[in-house]
Amino acid sequence: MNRFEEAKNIYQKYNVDVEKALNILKEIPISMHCWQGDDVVGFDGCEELSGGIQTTGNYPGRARNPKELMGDIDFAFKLIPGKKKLNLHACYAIFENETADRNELKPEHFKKWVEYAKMKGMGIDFNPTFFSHKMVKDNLTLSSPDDDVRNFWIEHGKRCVKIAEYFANETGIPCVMNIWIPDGYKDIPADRLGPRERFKDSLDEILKTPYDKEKVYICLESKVFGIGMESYTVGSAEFCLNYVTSRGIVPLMDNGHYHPTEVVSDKISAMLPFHDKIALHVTRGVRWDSDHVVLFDDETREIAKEIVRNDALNRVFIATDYFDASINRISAWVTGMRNVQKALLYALLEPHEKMKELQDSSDFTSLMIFEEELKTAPFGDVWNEYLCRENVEENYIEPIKEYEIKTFSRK
Ligand code: RNT
Ligand code: ZN
Repeated sequence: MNRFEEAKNIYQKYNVDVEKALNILKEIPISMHCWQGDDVVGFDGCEELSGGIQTTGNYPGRARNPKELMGDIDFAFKLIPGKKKLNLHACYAIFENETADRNELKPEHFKKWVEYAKMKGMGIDFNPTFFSHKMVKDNLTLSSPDDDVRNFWIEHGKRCVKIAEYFANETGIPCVMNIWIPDGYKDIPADRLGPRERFKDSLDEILKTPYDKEKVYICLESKVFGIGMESYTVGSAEFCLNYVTSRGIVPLMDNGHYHPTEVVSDKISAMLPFHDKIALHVTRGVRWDSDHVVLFDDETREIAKEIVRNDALNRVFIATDYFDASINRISAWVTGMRNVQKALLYALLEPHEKMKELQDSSDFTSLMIFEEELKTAPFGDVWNEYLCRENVEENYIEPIKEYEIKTFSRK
């Protein structure tokens, strides 16, 4: 008997159907963020990343143009199993003859991405880019007291809704459009309410854009602080939660965006009773919202468990969001994307009904023993079988090292 067959038998003892788990796993779409490939620079001429987010490291090989980025994504996808979507930012518009500012963007500026996605039979998710631009004034966009600034960004948001709808129409797959603004203050503000009232009004203006709610899911992502905006964030957790609930749009939780001992794994079940859909940015914060590559760690597994055991795979939009420039960028994509799937597989291989029963009968002794035993079940053999069925190599160090020889000359 080979290792996989043996593993199946062992899981069977726990009443876990391994084949069923593998069949579910390969259909769960994970939306891969395009911005890991080029350190969140984009193609619309930004000189430096702003908005209180930072990429650190100077590993060679950053993608500098659409051709390189698409090529790198192609290569990453060959090493990533499962079903993917591509998560784009508005600053990745591709201009052919004339350029357009953020408040002038049109679907045609994303035609090349649509062609790319269609070739791969995948959907596209989208993000307006409210950072790295000269119209970000004093760290403010949609909450700015300056009418010109606010109106510029409202127009950007409206344009993005139409582009999101274009993606959905072209690919035939719904588009998740996520709004995140960096707005905040470095030091203690004199007025906390004003910016939030203005943000609320700006969002309402953006939502006046007509769009098909079956095709476009608009999300709002909250945050606790950003670099240079340590004292106050306009789009805080409470603001965003109240906003999405009152307007019927989708909450997006990024697990780097909370106080260090707060965990998104515990928040999922607090959101599900009140929202048909929720969205996640899966990342790894080290001491702050540092956007390290996602690992197969406790919290990633716990997030996956909360999605699986609450039967919410069709209600949670899963996307990645990390940017590490200190290691090979493609390997960062692959490692993080694989780990999200590993965590989901791990969750799919737990006998949740049985464990709930133990909890409800207050048999916490057995529950602990059971959970600990499962940790050393032959998970790796099932994972390797998944890679094999998906035609993806287990080892990706060598292919990455080979590919990077070509990218090292990029300056
Ligand atoms: C920033 C947010 C946001 C960005 C992307 C690039 O803290 O997490 O989602 O990472 O929009
Ligand atoms: Zn995020």
